[in-house]
Amino acid sequence: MAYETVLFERSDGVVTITLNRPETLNAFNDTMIRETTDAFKQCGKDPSVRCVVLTGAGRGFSSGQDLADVQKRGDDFSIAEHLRQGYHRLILEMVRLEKPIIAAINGVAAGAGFGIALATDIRIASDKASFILAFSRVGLIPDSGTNWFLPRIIGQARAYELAITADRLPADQALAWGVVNRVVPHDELMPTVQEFAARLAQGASLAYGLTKRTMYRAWEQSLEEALGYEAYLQETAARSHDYREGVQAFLEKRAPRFQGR
Ligand code: LHQ
Repeated sequence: MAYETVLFERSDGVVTITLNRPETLNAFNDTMIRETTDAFKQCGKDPSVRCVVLTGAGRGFSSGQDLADVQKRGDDFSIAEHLRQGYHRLILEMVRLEKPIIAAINGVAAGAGFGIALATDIRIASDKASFILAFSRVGLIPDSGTNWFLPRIIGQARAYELAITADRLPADQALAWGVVNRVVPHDELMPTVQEFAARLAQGASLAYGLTKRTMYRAWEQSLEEALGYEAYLQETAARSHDYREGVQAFLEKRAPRFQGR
């Protein structure tokens, strides 16, 4: 896939999308928002893709909105429209992608870059990574889904404090608060993530996708509704090749050969 601002690499069922504007710590301009959205869309369309890795080139994950770019827009620039046409589409594309997305957080994730990190499913961070709800530094409120994701993960008091102070949340604290799944030494980040992604790409991908759907849906359901929805999706999972193969492999005491269907 030829993009200007993101790298798109594919290997054995794993696509790695690299935000690639390192001179700005991977700030999002319109092209990068559009291309990242398209890259996730392509991952959704291609059944051979079974896991997606999102990372940043250079020393940052993403510094959020490219502020130099918005500065040029003039007075009739509508941030609301920019969010609706750009970040919202990207975030919904990620959340609706029924495949695991692993963020390899290689450095700072600030502003909308923090929001995009939170829209991934599993976050593995370098010990050099950090997170900043930078919005209030420029007189804005948190956006890009951070108001939705972050209080659910760390609680409202911590999220609100991070929002109004814009203090840096270092990797070890992010781990303690559940913002990331693991922290690894910087040099081990990509090997760790690629090994994990390769493992997931061999897994029961249909079930992984349905699990993502039902967990997101459960946030807005009563227990009764969630139980009903689980049963409905379990019916789909139980009609899959992977379910038959999984049970057969268990009974034959061998490793399953899942196909993701
Ligand atoms: C950047 C950026 C950047 C451009 C570093 N833009 N160049 C949505 C819709 C519409 C409007 C507004 O916002 C939003 C949502 C948002 O995302 S609002 C929040 C936007 N992001 C920020 O406020 C973060 C701005 N960046 C920073 O505070 C720092 O760069 C952090 C703390 C991320 C990293 O600090 P350092 O490690 O000290 O790096 P640095 O500041 O020296 O940055 C390196 C270069 O990257 C530098 O360029 P230069 O030419 O001097 O080397 C920066 O200007 C550039 N850069 N962030 N968002």
